[in-house]
Amino acid sequence: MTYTLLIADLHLISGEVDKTNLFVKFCQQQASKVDQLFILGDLFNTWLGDDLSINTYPSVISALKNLSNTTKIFIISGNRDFLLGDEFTQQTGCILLKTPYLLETNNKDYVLIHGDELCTDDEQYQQLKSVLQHPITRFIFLHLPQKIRLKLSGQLRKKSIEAQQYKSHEIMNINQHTADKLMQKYPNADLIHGHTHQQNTHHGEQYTRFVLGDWEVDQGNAIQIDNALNYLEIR
Ligand SMILES: [Mn+2]
Repeated sequence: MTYTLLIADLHLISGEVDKTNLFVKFCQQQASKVDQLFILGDLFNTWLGDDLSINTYPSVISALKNLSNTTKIFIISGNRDFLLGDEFTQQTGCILLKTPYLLETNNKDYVLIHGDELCTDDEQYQQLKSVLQHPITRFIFLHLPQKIRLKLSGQLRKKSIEAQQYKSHEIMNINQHTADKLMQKYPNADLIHGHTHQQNTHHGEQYTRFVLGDWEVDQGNAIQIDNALNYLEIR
């Protein structure tokens, strides 16, 4: 049997020691005992390019690298860390996935996404996303001097402001019709996503939608899949 863990929305901030330590401990303990770990986006609260951000998360990078010796690590990038790139995957041994990704297990198949693509009620957000995540924007941004990138992202401001910001911005819900339309393409699968920070299980007629929660400094959550699917509390 294959043992799988899934997590999302850690929103790790460089210098925020407690949550980083919680994640490092999770890598050393629970995650090292399973076959594969899927991180469904926003592991990092900001990622400004591998050249700039790898150095700001040294303990996370080495925890992932060590974990990759025992466990396959698959990452779907989120709206916060969509700039994760080749240098990151080389240094950590993680594998970046394109979404939607179909995870096939013994009993059930699961569609894996970050989740923001389902928040179509927020038209402004979707417009901004299509600009920010466009390959041309990406190229230009990654070629800006590091200082300018830091300035643009607001990272030069206080970390506490950064930590508060994401909460108000990301608490939005998914559009049911958009989710149903996606899942019509996968008639026998269930859906697992994060992004909304609203951990829950929604049983629909056609499929079940499992939502991962975000992580607090002293508590995280995960989904474990073996013979069954269960939520785990991480402390
Ligand atoms: Mn997100």
